Amino acid sequence: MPANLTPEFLAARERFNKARSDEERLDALQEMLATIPKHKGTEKMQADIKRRIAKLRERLEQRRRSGKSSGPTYHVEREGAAQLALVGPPNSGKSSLVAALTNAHPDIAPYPMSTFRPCPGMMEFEDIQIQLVDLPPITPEYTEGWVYGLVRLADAVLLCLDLSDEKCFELADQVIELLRGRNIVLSVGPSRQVDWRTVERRTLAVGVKSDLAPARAQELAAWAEGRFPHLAVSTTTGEGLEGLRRAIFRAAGVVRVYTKKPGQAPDMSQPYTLREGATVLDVVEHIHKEFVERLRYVRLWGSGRFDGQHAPLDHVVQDGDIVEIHLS
Ligand SMILES: Nc1nc2c(ncn2[C@@H]2O[C@H](COP(=O)(O)OP(=O)(O)OP(=O)(O)O)[C@@H](O)[C@H]2O)c(=O)[nH]1
Ligand SMILES: [Mg+2]
Repeated sequence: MPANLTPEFLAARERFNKARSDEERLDALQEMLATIPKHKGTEKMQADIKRRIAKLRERLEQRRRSGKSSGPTYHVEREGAAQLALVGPPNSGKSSLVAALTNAHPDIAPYPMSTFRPCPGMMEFEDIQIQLVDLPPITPEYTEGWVYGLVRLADAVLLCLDLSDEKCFELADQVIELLRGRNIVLSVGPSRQVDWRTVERRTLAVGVKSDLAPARAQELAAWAEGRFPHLAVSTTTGEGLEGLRRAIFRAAGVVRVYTKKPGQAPDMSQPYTLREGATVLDVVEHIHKEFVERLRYVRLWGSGRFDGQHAPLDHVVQDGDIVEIHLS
């Protein structure tokens, strides 16, 4: 048994063991696959999880064809520095946001319930890409289980409100409650596994259609204050969209670290991206597993006092830091 299984993986496995339906089992297995450390020591386990996922998918598909199941399940391959899920009531502008910020072309319609499967797109932010996943709306009447499964797997959440709807805050509260009912707690962050069942997901509240109701942006501020960072935007006029990209980057909870070779200028062409809270040692391990054993010291530029000096290995790196790794 590989020793370095993460708490997220162990929680997902616990969820798998306690699952009561194939849908829940599939959901937990997908989370296990997403959170299992990827190295030689876990290859067998990874293969086993993949096999089980394939089997379950097949079984669910068979059941669907014979008319016994509630419908299909979906999985979105994670790409880029982080994955954010868009949640919200019907017609709130989720698909419009994904269309405005990414290369994807989700269906957009002036009527509710127009999205019925996930649509991922990549958003560029400076020198990295962040994946946004458009989802069907979350409503008390009809939301399939796989939607919650994908929210659970995402790194963070964009909660969309239709500012032109006077009921938008009530509806958003309803979405928050429905997610909570599935043990997904929208929080100010950072995203984390609370116990085997419950996850917290850092959330950014986005008021869409600010062009139709500029005054309601104030109400959004009052509603979101102390709960989530928030922003009002319009996909029609483009107002607020640049600020939104940055806010999404912050919500994603990643830091960019650059490398330099001794005596040379830093390589700013391609950052390494890590979860916020990552340490100097995490960076070294992320760049190359084998570097850890050969590590002599790391010089760090950027966060605070360590400009060019040896940095303690447990020092938490900040976005934009530059490391120079010295090996034996
Ligand atoms: N005026 C205005 N209309 C917008 C804006 N953003 C979206 N819309 C319109 O709002 C309607 C719903 O947009 P969608 O992006 O399809 O909403 P959705 O949340 O994906 O809807 P579902 O998938 O059905 O839950 C469409 O008619 C859009 O053109 C905006 O910023 N301003
Ligand atoms: Mg949609």
